[in-house]
Amino acid sequence: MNIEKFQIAEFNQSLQQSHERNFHHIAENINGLPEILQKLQDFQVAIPSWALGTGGTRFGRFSGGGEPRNIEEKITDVGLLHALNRSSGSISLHIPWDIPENAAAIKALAAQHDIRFDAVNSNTFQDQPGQAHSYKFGSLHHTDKAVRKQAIEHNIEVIRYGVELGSNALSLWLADGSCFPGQLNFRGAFKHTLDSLQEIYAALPSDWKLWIEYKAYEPNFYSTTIGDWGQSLLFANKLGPKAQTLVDLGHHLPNANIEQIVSLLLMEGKLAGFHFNDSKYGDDDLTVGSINPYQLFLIFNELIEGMDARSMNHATDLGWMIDASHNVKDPLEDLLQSVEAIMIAYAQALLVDTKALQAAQQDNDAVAAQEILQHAYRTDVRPLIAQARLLSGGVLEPVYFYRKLKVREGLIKERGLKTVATGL
Ligand code: AOS
Ligand code: ZN
Ligand code: ZN
Ligand code: ZN
Repeated sequence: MNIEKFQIAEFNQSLQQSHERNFHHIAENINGLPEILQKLQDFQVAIPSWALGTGGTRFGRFSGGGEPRNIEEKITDVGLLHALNRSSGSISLHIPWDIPENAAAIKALAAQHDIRFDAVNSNTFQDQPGQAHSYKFGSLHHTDKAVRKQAIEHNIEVIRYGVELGSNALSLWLADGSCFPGQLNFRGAFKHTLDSLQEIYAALPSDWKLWIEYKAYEPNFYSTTIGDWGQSLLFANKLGPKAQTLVDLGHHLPNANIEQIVSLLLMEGKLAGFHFNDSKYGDDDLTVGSINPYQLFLIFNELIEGMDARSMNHATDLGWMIDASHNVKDPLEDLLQSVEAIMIAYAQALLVDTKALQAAQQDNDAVAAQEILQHAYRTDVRPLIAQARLLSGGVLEPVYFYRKLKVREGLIKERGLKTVATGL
C-alpha cells in the first residue's frame, strides 16, 4: 500500500478553496503567524508500535484486519501516517515484541519513510517463552536477586538494540507492585528497584536518557512500586541527570491536576516527556482528546510557558509519544485523530497571550486569567494545522483521505483479514 504524491495533490486541490477561506479567516487575527506555522511543522509525535494493532481487553480482542504482522509492516504503517499528516515522524519500539534482527535493513526501511526511532521500551511485565525466571512477583523490585538480574540484563539488551537503530532513550515501565496489604515490604521493594535501576543507568551511553514511567495501579491493585510522580522523581533524582520522569496521562488517580505535575517536573529539569492518551476512569488508553481536550490544552499551556522560560526547543527537547490501545477503532484512523488532537492543543496553547496571563496572575485577576486561556482554547485552530500539513506536503484532511483512498482495504488485501499484531 503506497500513497503517491499526485494522489495527495489531487485530494488537496479538491479542498483547496474551502481551506483557503477558513485559513484566511483565522490567519488575520494571529500575531506571529509564520513562527507558529513553523513550530507546527516541526512538531513530531512518536507512534508506539503496539498501537498499530487492535489492543483489546482481557475479555476479548476483535481484529480489524490488515494489521502489521512484523516490525517491517509496523514501520510501513507509521510511514503511511507520516505521509498523511507529516507529524508522525518516529516510531517507538517494544522489545521483545519488535526485535530488529537486521538493524541495517530496518534503518534503511525507516529512512525510506522518513521515520526515526524514538525511545525503546523494555518488557519485564510478561514472561517470555524459555525465560529462566518468572516476573509473576515483579522484576526490578523482586525479592530474588536472580530475577532482578534477568530483568536488568533485558533492559541492557534493549539499550543495545536501541543503539543500533539510532534511538537515544530507554523508556521503562514496571508492573512491579503488590495486590494485597502485607505482601510487600515497601522500602525493600524501593531499594531493590533503585539498585537495579543504577545498574541499568550505568549501561546507558553518554547521550542517552532513562525515562521512568509511573502508574497508580494495574496490573497490581494494592501498591505499585513506581506508583506516582513523586516516586518516579525520587528514583530519577537519585540516579542522576540522565534519568527523568515520563508522564502517561492515564496513569493518575481520578481528577489529578496533571498540568501542575508537568509544570513542576519541567521546572526541575526532570520531565522526560509524555505518553499521550485520554481516559474517563483510569488507564483507559483512549484516543487523545476524545474525553478531556481542555485538560490537554492546559497541559500544553504549562509546557509552552515552562519550555520557553527555559529556552527549550518545543519539538526536540521532550519526548512526545502516544500510548493507546483499544478495541473498536481502526488503529490507523485512531492514531490520525490522536496526532490531530495533540496538534490542536499545541496550537491553541501557542495562541495564549502569555504576557497578559502573567499580568493577570500578578494581579490575582482570576476572571482575566480565565478569559485569556479560554479565548485561546475556543479558537478553532484546525485550519492552522491543516495549513502546516499542506506546507509540509501532507494532506488537508487525513482521516477523510484515508477512507477515500481505502487504505485499510488495501492493507487487508496485502496482509489478510485475520492478522494479529505482535504486542499487547
Ligand atoms: C502501561 O500501562 C504503560 O502505559 C506502558 O507505557 C505501555 O502501555 C506499555 O509499555 C506497552 O506495553
Ligand atoms: Zn504508557
Ligand atoms: Zn496509558
Ligand atoms: Zn498505561
